[in-house]
Amino acid sequence: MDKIDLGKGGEPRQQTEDRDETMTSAQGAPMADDQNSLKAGPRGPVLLEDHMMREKIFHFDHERIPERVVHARGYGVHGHFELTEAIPELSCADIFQRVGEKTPTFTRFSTVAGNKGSPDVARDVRGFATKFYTQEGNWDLVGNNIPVFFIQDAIKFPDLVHSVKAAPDRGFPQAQSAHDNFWDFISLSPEAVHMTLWTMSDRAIPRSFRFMEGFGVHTFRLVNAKGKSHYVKFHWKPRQGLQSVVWNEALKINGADPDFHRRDMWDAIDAGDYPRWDLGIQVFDDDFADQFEFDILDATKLIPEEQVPVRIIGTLTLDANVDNFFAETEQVAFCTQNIVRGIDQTNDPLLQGRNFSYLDTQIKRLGGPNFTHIPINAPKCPVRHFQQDGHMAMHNPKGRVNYEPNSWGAEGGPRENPKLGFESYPAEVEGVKQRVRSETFADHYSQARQFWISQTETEQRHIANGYTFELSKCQEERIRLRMLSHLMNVHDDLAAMVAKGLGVSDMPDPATPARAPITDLPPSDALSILKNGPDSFAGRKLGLYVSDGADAALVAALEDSFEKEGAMVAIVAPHIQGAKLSDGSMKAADEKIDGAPSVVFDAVALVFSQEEGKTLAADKPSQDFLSDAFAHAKFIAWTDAAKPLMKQVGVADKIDGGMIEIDKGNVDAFVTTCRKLRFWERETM
Ligand code: HDD
Repeated sequence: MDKIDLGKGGEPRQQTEDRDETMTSAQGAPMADDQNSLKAGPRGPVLLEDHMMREKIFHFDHERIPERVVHARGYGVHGHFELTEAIPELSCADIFQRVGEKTPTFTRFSTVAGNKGSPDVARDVRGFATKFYTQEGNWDLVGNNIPVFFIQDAIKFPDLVHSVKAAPDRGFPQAQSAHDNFWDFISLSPEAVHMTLWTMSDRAIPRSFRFMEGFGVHTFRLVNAKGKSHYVKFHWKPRQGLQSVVWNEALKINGADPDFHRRDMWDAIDAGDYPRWDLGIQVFDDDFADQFEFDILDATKLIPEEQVPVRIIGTLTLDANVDNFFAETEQVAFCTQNIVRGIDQTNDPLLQGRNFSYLDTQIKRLGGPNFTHIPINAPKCPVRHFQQDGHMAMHNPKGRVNYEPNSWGAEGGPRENPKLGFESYPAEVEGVKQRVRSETFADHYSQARQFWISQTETEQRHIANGYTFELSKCQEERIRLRMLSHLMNVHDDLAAMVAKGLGVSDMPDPATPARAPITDLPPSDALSILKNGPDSFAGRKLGLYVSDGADAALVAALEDSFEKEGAMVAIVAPHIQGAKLSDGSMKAADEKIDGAPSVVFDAVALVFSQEEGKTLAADKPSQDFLSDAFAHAKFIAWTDAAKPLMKQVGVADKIDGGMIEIDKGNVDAFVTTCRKLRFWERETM
């Protein structure tokens, strides 16, 4: 039984049994009736005196805090980082010293443009922000799932964000970049062209947060105990491999399950299938920076892994869902300026602007300077300073000394520690104060071209289709053509494919590059999703559609083989009560067919009885289930009883290598086939 601590002036008093579960007001006063307000007579007016009602409604009225101005829709999870390779020669950051040591973390994934209630699978960049609660303070790595950014200078960030978000007059479109304002801004900002190659690629429609990479984007510094500095780029490599959905599928997922990504994360962690990412670093020095084709301070450029390999130094495991979405996911406050001894900033003008913006925005969102007192933001190491007071101050030091230097000896409070304390790397700085963009930032197309030539044909087709879709939503021809003039500088094939998609036969002149010539760089495999896909079906989901009378042994074999693979199996049936299988057993359904279109699965299997197969052929949701799975190049397992449905949707005479006729004997072969991402050949058949 809890004790009530009365603090000064009273002895702790034992709670009574009755009180344990009793609802109280915020003041702790037990509530007798939470159903009825205080009235003058049963039908009389409500009395202002009703402090219980006023308190409850007042609190409700203030429940919301401003949503994030970008990255409003996000999902946070707890985890830990385990160091697998110590790097004291590079950095004295405490987190990087002891192999095997685990540091608690909180990671929030997000979309950028949409409001808090927008659908998860919008075409958008994904945020990948991790707070490491290190023993020497919190380190926030606030990155994205794309290694480059749209703009080079933070002063352009409000314009970029205004252009992509809803137009100020009409308040739409929501959670998408397929509109005039966005492409107007982009086509007038050639530095953004490279990043649009990424956002038009399938990277911007990931299958789930679990199957995407993360990047710190900027060049940072690692500084060792002797004060020596190296440059570094941070990478998160998913152990699950890379995987995305296709665009038509994304549109449908957003209708079928707007929470697709958060549900996926919740379910995986809930089931103990913890996603993991390796933390990689690309380390380089001034010599490399000087001979690299681009400026390492330009956030619209990456450093190809072929030029500076990614060295893996640790693993992030996400292993606990939040207990309270608001307290943790909403209130977590990431700040790029939260760095620790051994890690430092560089002069990247985008990063420098971010270092102002994040602290500023948290004060607005969380209401005051004491947001570091909120448990999700509070460091897990000791915090001692003379900052005090302010709204909602939770940590209030005792004693009379709140300044330094002071001469109060031991009771004088914390002191600086030059041995342990954070030191900025003493980089030399000189220059004339001026508002300019460095000449070294001027090549806007070479890396965009490198990205294009590094993709497989399937990915190139998807990118071209992405541009075609988005630009087709632009009503202004001048904007479509201006964008096309940039794509001509990226690659002739890309420009031709998009022009064809838009129906443009009269090509515009190519945009004049800020710097010519555009360089032909070698392809880099690391830039492709399909070259880095998973090699198993683990972590993915089979939609097993069963009818009454379905072969019980086959259903069991499928469940067994996919579960052994580490995959999830969802039973879909015509009724939520489930299906009565051939052996008379009742198979409970996870989903009724109408609520589980095939877009929410990675592969599907159709196991019907002959009789039910005929009935289901005439059922619209069943037809959509199969025709979408086929259209989205998914692997489909079928039995003879599914033939009427296959005929009905016109795929019976199109059986290809992605459609496997199954029986108990070849279920494992189906699992092996599904290890590939999709049967991409079908897209061009
Ligand atoms: Fe930002 C949030 C990532 C440029 C200003 N940003 C935010 C989040 C992520 C990023 C992942 C969500 C954090 C969370 O989950 O709470 N932002 C990036 C990356 C950038 C970037 C990778 C470029 C490399 N951002 C950027 C610039 C500015 C901002 C240039 C301003 C000049 N970003 C913000 C912000 C946000 C934010 C307004 C909104 C909510 C928040 O900070 O906490 O301060």
